[in-house]
Amino acid sequence: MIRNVSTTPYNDQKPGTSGLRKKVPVFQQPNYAENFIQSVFDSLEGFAGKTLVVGGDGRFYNREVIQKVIAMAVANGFGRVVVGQGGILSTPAASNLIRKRKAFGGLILSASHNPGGPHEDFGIKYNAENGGPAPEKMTDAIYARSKIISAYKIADVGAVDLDRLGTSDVGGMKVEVVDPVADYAALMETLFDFDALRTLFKSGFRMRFDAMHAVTGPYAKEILERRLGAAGGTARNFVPLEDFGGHHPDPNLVHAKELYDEMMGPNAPDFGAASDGDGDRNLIIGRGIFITPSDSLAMLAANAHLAPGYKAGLKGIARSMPTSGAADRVAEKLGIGIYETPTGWKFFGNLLDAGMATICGEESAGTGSDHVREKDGLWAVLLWLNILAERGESAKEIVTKHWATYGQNYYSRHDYEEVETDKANALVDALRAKLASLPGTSVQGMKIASADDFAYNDPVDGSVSKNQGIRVLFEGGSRVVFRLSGTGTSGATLRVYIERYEADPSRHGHDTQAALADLILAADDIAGIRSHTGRDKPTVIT
Ligand code: G16
Repeated sequence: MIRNVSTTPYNDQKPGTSGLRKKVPVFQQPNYAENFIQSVFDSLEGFAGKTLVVGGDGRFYNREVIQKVIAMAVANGFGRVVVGQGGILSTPAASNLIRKRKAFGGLILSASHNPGGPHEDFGIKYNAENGGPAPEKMTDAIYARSKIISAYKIADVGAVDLDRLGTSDVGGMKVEVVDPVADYAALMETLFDFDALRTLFKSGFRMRFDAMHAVTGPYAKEILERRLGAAGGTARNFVPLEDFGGHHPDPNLVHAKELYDEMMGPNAPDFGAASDGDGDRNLIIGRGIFITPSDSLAMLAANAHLAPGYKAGLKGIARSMPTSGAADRVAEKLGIGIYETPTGWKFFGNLLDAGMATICGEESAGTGSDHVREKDGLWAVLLWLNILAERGESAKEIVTKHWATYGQNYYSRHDYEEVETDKANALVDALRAKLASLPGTSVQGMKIASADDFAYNDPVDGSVSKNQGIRVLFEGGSRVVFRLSGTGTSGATLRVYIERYEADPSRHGHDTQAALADLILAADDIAGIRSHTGRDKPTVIT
């Protein structure tokens, strides 16, 4: 039986950088998830009889919301729902399934790297038929709908068994429970030289992969250990847990500190990596060297032709504006396009669809290519492995040579988390107000060349996205960038991105914070971080 349930709107369902993310108790309010799901369906046209892909990172509340999605998909007229076994699908695997099955779209349930559990975070995002996150005009429409919604449709179909593989009929709609790993692993085999990787591991190459008790555990076990023959124990924390073992599944130097310490230790493995809650981020650490996401993007782009899937070369590279300019130099040398987009993977979709970019990356530990329309943690790890296997050098040697060729972009992000929203907004407002007066003035002995609020003109569809981060550029190319995060769930997070380019090899490989010390002071002088927030240091430095 299909019911039309009356509801009243919630006013806080505006999708952020990547979908709607809130605390679990917020999602557990009456009709909260239903309102949002119906708002998504109401913003779409032409899905009758079509396929919807559904899955999540396994966090607390995942299974409940999947049951709601299935019951609402029946009532709204979808023909088929493809769902990962146990409700599990990594974000890149979901993107792949949408594309492979020619689905109408997909709902991915995740709050990414944010913690999980009854009092932690949950999230829902919609991905379109290209497998990529809904573009801004779609998320705007979903939000507009959520503010006036008055009813949702749901079918009384009872709980579907998410653990048994196979297809069943649910209220006249097909529900297909699939192995979450199989299609994704098959895709990886088409991109990378699995024989070369097996030889690498056979030769004694040692690796550590930290799945952080999140979604990539089963993927890493299957691909690294079973298919590539890496030693048992290569994948750590590989059982997905609803609360990620009480940790933040955020692959950075704070939350993956154990891995970092091991990689810097005396008996470090050759290569270390980690991924996040939903498997789209990556952390790359060579023996004795952390590789920043911005550098990793540049190095992967410079060497991608060594992997079979990219041997024809790259069409272009895209990076988010706050990501360092390291990739720009690679694009210049390769003679290909470089695109600077706002933060958010959704902005890469058009460039990838149009064949203008092959590889994309963000400072927030996201790298990916045109194989799917999401960033892809394990993909980045496998591309690194393929490059290491082909070059026969250590990660550290590859990094050092890269810097010698292209120069080093010293780069760091300082996050001030859970700042009171009013204070964070006041800081940004004050900064915007003085942008025009900054050029020509000096801070910490450095002259400001230009200052603006980044706006993006999409070269494919002509759409314009304004207010995407405040950039202050110094003479000589150093810069500081300020923006508020769009993924947090409590208060505001101020992100300060600091970058200095250094061409001289004798100055490479030094301590990053020391190399950026004057710019860090300048950032505070310019934005008044201490005075506005009352904080004297960042919460997280990456
Ligand atoms: C999401 C987006 C990324 C973005 C990141 C950080 O990642 O998909 O494109 O770079 O958030 O965004 P913000 O700086 O606004 O917090 P994820 O891994 O959280 O889905």
